[in-house]
Amino acid sequence: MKWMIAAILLMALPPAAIGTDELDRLRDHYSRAGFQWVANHESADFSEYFWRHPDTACGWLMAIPDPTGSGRGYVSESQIFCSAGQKGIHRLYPTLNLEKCLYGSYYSSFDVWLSAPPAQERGWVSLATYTNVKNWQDLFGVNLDTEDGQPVLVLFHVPKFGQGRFKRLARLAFPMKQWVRIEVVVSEQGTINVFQDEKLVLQAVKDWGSAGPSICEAHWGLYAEGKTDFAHLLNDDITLRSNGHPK
Ligand SMILES: [Ca+2]
Repeated sequence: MKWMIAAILLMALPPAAIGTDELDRLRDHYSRAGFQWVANHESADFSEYFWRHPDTACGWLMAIPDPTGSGRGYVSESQIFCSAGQKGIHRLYPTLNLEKCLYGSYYSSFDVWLSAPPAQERGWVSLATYTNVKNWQDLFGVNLDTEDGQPVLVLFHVPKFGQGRFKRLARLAFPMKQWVRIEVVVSEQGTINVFQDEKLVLQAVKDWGSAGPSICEAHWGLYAEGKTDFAHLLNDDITLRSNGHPK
């Protein structure tokens, strides 16, 4: 009954109304979702994931005891230590590939700790990717960019691939060398909402196609332009929760 009331309340919300004050209700709603996936890395071997990119000549991906002293047990570590060249791309992330895409709204959260040089010394950096078709092309990314000299989160590939049209709802610098919680909520209407440490910072509408919003695959870690020659990223407590239906 409670679930039904929550669902009715959620459906009654227009997309723009999903603000910080709704976050607790959204968390509660999705805590009972039919599909639940969590990676806290305590397996220390990435067994929570479907696949992970092997180490490269210029980076590694491994599960290590939390080096920040934050009591997180094991965390996922991605590290870049040299340039992969102007045409290269760093792909230091594990992936989650669902057997079947889930159609409907979903919620994802992840904690991230990042040390990266200023934007003028590096290329683009992406912290998370979510696909809505199993092709790694129909997707959107939660990326790091710079506005007024400060690192900030942005959304990319919205509404379409290669585009970056989103609404900024709060100007909040992305702090380096600090754990940050990012929450991504895709509503039934197809609006993407991104929260940084409980504050709604970004909103965008995605062109989902006639099938509507869905989640098929995702990755979290260091996905960065080849010219970037240093970045150190930690991830922990990554979740994906959906009430969607497979098709
Ligand atoms: Ca952990």
